[in-house]
Amino acid sequence: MKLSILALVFSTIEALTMVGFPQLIKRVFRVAPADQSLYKLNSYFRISNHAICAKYCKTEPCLAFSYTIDNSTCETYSRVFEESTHAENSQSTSYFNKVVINSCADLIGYSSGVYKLGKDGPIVYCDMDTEAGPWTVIQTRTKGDVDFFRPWSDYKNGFGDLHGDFWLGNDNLHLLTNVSKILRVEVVALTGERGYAEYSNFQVADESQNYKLLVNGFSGNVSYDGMAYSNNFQFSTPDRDNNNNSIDCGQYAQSGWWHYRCVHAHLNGIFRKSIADNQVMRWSYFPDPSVKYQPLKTTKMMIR
Ligand SMILES: [Ca+2]
Repeated sequence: MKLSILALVFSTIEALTMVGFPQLIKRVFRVAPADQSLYKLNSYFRISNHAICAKYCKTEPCLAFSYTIDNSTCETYSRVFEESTHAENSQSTSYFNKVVINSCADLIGYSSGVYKLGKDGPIVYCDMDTEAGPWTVIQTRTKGDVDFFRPWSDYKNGFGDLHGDFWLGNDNLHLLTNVSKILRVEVVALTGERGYAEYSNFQVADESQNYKLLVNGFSGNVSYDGMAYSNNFQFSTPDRDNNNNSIDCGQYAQSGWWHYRCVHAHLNGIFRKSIADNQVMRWSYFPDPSVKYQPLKTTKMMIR
């Protein structure tokens, strides 16, 4: 097997809950470059269970391991896995991190990818590459293949593909911001111009408060503080209007957001490049500070 092109694609079963035991990873996709290749323990003798396999992963450079029930084999890996919703199922193999990860900040030294946080926490994309990270990505739109004109329940639970376009979900946002976090927004204009905005305080309330937003402490290279307009507002979706005015902004703007009348940072707006209007995915006055409505090419929101 050529390690340089080795790709392991698989999916597994429900998480085990053994106390102190390395955590199972579901739906794993991994490509190991030649210089960081699969660190294979053995495939010569049968191993009766995954706990024995775990013992082989106690020493470096093992960071993760798998146990395949069908042939009682164990493999250890020098790099952690990424998860993917594109993965094919392999019901007999379970994959484990060596350690439980409680936040992306625990992953220093690891690569960007999808990780499960804690024993019962959300599955998130950790960005290990952007300056001042690690960051937990809460929204990305680069492809436009995921519709953001969706009901309350979808925004509550999250939707899309963590490796592509997605909304992490308002319940997860509340969970991850139980203490105030830094929010970083990155936008790319159709011209290719890159903008960013950072907020020193970002917090999302729970569903009983309709995921009310706290956001302040703006800095960045964009000319306009687009999130300020949504500060202290509740979340609205096309099927649930929580903004205190006569406009049904979720329906009008075709998005879920902390709408007021309706948005100045419309990152969940319509993904299109041809029409510049109130509904399009945009950050007001970017990139041209004299023009309010300009479609964006891509967006990304992340917290730390
Ligand atoms: Ca309204």
